[in-house]
Amino acid sequence: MDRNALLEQAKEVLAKNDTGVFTKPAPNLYPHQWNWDAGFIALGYAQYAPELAKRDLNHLFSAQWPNGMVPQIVFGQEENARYFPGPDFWQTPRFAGKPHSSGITMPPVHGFVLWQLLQNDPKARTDKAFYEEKYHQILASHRYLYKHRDPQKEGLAYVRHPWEPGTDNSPTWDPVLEAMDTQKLTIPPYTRKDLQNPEAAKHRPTDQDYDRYVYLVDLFRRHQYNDEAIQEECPFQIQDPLFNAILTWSNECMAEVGRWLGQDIGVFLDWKEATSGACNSKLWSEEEERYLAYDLYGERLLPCRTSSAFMPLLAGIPSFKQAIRMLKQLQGPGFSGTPENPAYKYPTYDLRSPDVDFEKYWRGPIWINMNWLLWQGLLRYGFTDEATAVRRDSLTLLEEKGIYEYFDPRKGQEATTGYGTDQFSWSAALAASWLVQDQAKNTAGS
Ligand code: 9WN
Repeated sequence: MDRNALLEQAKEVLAKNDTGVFTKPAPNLYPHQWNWDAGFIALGYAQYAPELAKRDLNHLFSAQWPNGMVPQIVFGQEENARYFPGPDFWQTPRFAGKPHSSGITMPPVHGFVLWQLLQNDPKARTDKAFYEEKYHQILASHRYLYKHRDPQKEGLAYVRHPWEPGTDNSPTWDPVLEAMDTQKLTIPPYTRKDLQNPEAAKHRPTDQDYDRYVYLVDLFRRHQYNDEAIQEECPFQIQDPLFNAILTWSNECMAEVGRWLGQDIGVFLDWKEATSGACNSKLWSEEEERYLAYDLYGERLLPCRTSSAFMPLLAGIPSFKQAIRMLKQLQGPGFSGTPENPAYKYPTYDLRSPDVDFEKYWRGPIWINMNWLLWQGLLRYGFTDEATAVRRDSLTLLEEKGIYEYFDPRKGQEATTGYGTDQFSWSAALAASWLVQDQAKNTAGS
C-alpha cells in the first residue's frame, strides 16, 4: 500500500467513527467520546477538516464539570448498553443541560491540541470566539488539576485511577494495585462488556485489574465525587510523568494561544515552570536516567521502565544532557531492540523486562499516540534522525498491519495484524496528520 492509500484509509476510518455529533474511538469497543482520544483525533482533523476538530472539542467540553474537570468519557445518546462502566454505574451528578459523563479525567492534551489547531486553521481570525471559549475552558481544567490534584502544592498533578493517565494496565501501577487486596475489598457486582469483542478480548486487562478499577469507581461515587474526601481514602494516587509532561506542554501552548488572543498569560507560565521544576526535582532518577512515577499514597517512587518515563522531552523539561541520556535509552535494546531481536520503535515497556507482554495492551505493545508524543519530544531537542525513525516505524505498522489500536513491537515474529480494535480513530488521525503534512511539503517542493 502506498502512503496516499493509507491517508485515504485513515480518513475513511474517521468518517466511519463519526457519529455526526462527535468521533468515537472505534466502531464497537468504544462507543462514546473519550477525553484524550478527542484531542488526538482533533490533531488529524486539524490538517484537513478543522471544523470537525472544533465540533469534537466543543462536544467534549460541553460536559466539563462546574469544578473545571474535563471527564474521561462523555456518554453518547444511544449506545450505553455496549460499554461498561456506563452512566448507571458511574452515577455522576448530571449538571443541568449537560450530557452524562464518567467521574474521572484524562491527560490534559487539549492545550497543545488547541495551539496546533489554531496554527492550521485558515478561519482562525474570523472564528476567534471559538478560541476564546476554549481558552477559558482549558484554563478552568488546568486550574482544577492544580487546585484539587496537587494536595501538597508541589506543581505535580496526581491521577487517581489507572484510566486517568490513559495507560490503564501499565506495569508501573502493579505494586500499587497489588497492595489493594481484592479478597478484603468490597467490590460491587458488575459485568464486563469489553470481552464481547472477540478480536480485542485476548489482549484486554485481566479480571483482577477490573476488580480494582471497579472498586475505585465505587469509592468515588460513595464520596459523591468530592475531591477532598476521595483524596483522604483513595489508595491510588500517582504523579505520572506522562500526565505531568502533557500538562506542562499544554501550559506552554496555552500561553501561545493566550498571547494570540491578547490575554494575560502569567498563570500558564507560572504553572509551566512549577510543573517542569517539580518533574526534575521529584521524578527524575539520576540512576535510571529517566523520569519515574511517584506514589503519593505509599510515599515512594515507582521504578518502572515504561515509555511514559521519556515523555518530559515533549515539554522541554530535561536539560540537553538529560535528554541525551534518555535518547540513548530509547535507541538501546530496551526500546529499539537488537540485531538478534529487532523491534519497531517504541514498545510501551522495556523489551528486556521479565514480565513484558508483547500482546497485552499497555504492557509492551506499541501505541501510535505514544509514538507521536515521543516524536514531538525528539524533534524538540533536535534528535531528527531518531524522530524520523519512530515516525517511519509508526507509518509502516499502520500500512502493513492495519489501522489498529496497538501493535506487537517484535519485527519478524509479530502477528500479521495489529491488536485490540481495528479502525481505531487516533491511529487514523495521527497517521493523517503526518501524511497530510507530507503531501503539503511535496506540493511545495514540486
Ligand atoms: C478506559 C479509548 C480508551 C483510551 C485509553 C485506552 C482504552 C478504556 C478501556 O481506550 O481505555 O478508558 O475501556 O480500556 O487505554 O487510553 O483513551 O480509546
